[in-house]
Amino acid sequence: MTDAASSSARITGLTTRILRGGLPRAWDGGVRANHVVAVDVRCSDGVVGHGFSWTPRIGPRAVRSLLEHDLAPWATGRPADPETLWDDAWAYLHEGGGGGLTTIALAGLDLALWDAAGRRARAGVPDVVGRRTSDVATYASGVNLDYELPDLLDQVGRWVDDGFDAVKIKIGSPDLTRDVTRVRAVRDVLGPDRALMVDANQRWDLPTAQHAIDTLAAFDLTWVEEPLRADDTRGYAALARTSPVPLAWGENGHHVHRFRDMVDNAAAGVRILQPNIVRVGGYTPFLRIALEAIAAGIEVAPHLLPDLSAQAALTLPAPTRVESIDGAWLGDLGLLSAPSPVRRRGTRLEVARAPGWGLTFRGQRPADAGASGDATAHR
Ligand code: SMN
Ligand code: MG
Repeated sequence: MTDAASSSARITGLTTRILRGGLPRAWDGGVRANHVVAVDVRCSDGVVGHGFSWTPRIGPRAVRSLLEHDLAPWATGRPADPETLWDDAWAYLHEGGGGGLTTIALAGLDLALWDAAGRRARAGVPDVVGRRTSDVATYASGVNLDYELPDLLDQVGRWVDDGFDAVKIKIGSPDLTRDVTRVRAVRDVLGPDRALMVDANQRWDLPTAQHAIDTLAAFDLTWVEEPLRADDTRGYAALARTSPVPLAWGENGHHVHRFRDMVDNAAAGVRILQPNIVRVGGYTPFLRIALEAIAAGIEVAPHLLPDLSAQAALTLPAPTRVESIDGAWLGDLGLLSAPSPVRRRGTRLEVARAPGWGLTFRGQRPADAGASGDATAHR
């Protein structure tokens, strides 16, 4: 990096709390809430940085425990520079696993340190790193596999009325004819000029995926996401060789080595990489992963977390598409006590200038906001 996040400040302490954000409508499989672990990191120069770990359902208490019992004692006294800290922190946590809950926990600290760097500079993180663009493209998305068809079409119709020109729906029904019916009906609502992406959320095996994608390709799909279990690199390579639709992968990738594996397969067809900033361990590794992918000619489309992903996308040297997920923006989940700096305008997301990430989590102590500045932007 840059000198952007570096200063002589050291970490003096870290506190966490679990916040539960109720979903306005349950996700497939009965998921009624998302959890974040809000992280406040205190620095020797008095700056307090605010970050968060996110895990919809599995492991918020485990993540909190990793942060409080493992990362906090290790990090205290070390430089408050996320880029200096990250590799050593990852190495330290590694016996708990190279990715997954360990990287999700590490993201809370990394994001809090970036937030502190921004607040120290009285600037937003995208401004500290360097904005390469002023806004980013977005697409509408929903967790809607279990919606009845009229509900799904209502949702897609609302997205069209809202001005979206690209949407993503869930597929992977037990019976392919149900998927075909739904994709055909959604394509009819969209017309020929709007983009349609589909997401199978790892539901298929290789022969099922090959058959389904060959069939659904008739509906002019922009990408098919996670057709196979995310770990199955060999399966993706095989599928990519024949798939008539570009493959998207990455929301369940946890570290740069997995992304490199998939980039190596990209020549054969995995064309869109979707790192989730929290799952990969924070903005520091996200940026490295994204820059490598872009250098290899692959599109990066950050997964979910639009309040954060839009800000990260501004710092990338290639166009990206950020997912605007129905009901799961941090504000929709009731997790923020001030407006997010990220707001949608038509087919674009704009990021207002606010210190750090500009995110004020529910229950954040006013004293913390004092040393660090208040978000002034709106959504
Ligand atoms: C997704 C995953 C997890 C939560 C919500 C949505 C989905 C997506 O795979 O890509 O939107
Ligand atoms: Mg997905």
